[in-house]
Amino acid sequence: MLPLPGGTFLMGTDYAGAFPQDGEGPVRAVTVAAFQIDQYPVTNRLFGRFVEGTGYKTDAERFGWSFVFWSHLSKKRFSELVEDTVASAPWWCKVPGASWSSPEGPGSEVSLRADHPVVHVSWHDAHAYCEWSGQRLPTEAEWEYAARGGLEQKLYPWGDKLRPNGEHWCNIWQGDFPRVDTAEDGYAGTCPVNAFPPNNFGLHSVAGNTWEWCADWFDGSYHRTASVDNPKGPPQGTARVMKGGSFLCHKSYCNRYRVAARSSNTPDSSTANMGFRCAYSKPPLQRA
Ligand SMILES: [Ca+2]
Ligand SMILES: [Ca+2]
Repeated sequence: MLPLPGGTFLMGTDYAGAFPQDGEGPVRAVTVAAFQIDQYPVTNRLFGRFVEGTGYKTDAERFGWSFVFWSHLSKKRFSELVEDTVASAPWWCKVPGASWSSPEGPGSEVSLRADHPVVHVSWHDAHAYCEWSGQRLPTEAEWEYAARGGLEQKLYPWGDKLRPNGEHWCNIWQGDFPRVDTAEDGYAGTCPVNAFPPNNFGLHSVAGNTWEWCADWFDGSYHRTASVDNPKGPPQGTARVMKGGSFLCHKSYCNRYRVAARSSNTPDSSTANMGFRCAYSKPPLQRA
C-alpha cells in the first residue's frame, strides 16, 4: 500500500466535456486525512487467496450469472452461453455461470490472468474482501485525491493529454464502440495491473482497465451542499460510486476515464469491467 499524506485538493471538474448529470462539478476544495491506498487494483491472484481462505461466494455466484461484454464471448457458443441482453445496451450479455473465476462463463478461467484486476465482483464482494484483508474501500474523495497524484485539475492521472508523445498510458477502447475494439493500446479486455506507468503517487491502473468501487453511496448532487472535510457521501442510496472508467470507455461513448468522472451501480451488480482497490487508515492512538 502507498501511504499518502492527505491534504486539500480540488475535486471534481468544470470541464466542458464532462457529464453534468453525473455530478462531476462544481470544482471544490476537499480535504482528506492521511490514509493508505493499494498501488494496484485487487488482482485475481489476491481475490483467489481470499476465496480459498474463506470459501466466500460472490454475488455473481449466488445469483448464478453476471454481465459479459458481447465480443469477449465465443461466436460459436454465443447462443449457448447468453441467456439475455440488456435492451438499452445490447452489448451486455447475461451469462449464466460467469463469475470472477470464469469471466466469460463456463469453460473460461483466470489462470493466465492472475495479475489482472478481479472482475465480476459486486460492491458487497469488494466490501467482504476488505473486511477479510483488514482494509476498507476508499471514499470517492480519497480515490480521486490518490488518482490525481498531486496534479491540480488535470484530466488524467498523468496530465491533460490522453496520449503523451503518442503513447497509450491506459487501457481503454480504440475503434468503433461497441463493434470494433482495435486494441491499439495492446488490450481488448482487462490487462495486467502494472501494464502502464503509475501516476506521481505510484498508483497503477487508475484510468481505464476496470472501474473501481468506492465506499460512498452515489448521488448526482449531494456533494454540492455536503461537508468538504473528509466527505463520505450521502448517508443512504441505491447505488455505489465507481471511478476510473474501464477498457470499454471511449471518447465517443463513455468518456469517463478522466479522474473527475464518476458512475454508479447497484451494490449487488457485477460486470466484466468492475473491480476495486483497498484503502486503510491507521487506527487513532489510544490513551491508556
Ligand atoms: Ca484497450
Ligand atoms: Ca481503473
